[in-house]
Amino acid sequence: MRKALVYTPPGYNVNTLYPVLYLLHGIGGDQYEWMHNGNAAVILDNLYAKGKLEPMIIVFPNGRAMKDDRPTGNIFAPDKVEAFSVFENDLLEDLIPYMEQHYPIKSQRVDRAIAGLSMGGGQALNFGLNNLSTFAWIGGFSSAPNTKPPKELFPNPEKDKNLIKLLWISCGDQDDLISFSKRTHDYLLENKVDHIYYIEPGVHDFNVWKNDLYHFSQLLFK
Ligand code: FER
Repeated sequence: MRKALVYTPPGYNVNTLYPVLYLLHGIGGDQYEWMHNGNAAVILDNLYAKGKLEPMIIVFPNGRAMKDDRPTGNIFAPDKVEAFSVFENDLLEDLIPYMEQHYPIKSQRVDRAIAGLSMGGGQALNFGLNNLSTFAWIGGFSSAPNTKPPKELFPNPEKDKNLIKLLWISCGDQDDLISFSKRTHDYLLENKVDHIYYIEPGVHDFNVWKNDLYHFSQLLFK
């Protein structure tokens, strides 16, 4: 049994089918991190109030797929870091099917997005680009060292690039992890893969990630 939070948009109606964003947390977080530290519901509510977002369901999973999935003790311990990679299978085989059985969710690839911050950004890029039959909208915010090296991340750019609706790579300009975003961007540019590379003022913190959610969410499903 694992936990996830679900945000439903204003006017939510179970007789409508919605696209869905899976939004992932960082190495010290869990399913609550975006809500508690990122004020995600406030950002989203305000964007909806201004008519700037497509109606969508947002799922905040716990992306540390191990029995004790809490961010306690040494959060950098190898088994805990490995659990962020194990989550790919949980997401595809368990959480996505669960969500589609229990919520009014569209199930085409073009109606599914994945994004995350730091470890969650690495997950979003790794899982999204590895599963383009499942995801068409992908965002990595300040992606961590778990991001696969570019050639592994997206080995067949010529063949696969047209499947991508949005590929967003962002990072704070003072973030020590910026090289993981930069090398991904360089590779995508070299291989003529359309993407957004958004460098903003800031370090490795929620000032940056709140801004990313604000901008990225407005691009989805349009
Ligand atoms: C590392 C530095 C940072 C690392 C992970 C992170 C697994 C993740 C940071 C975060 O999620 O905020 O060396 O290795």
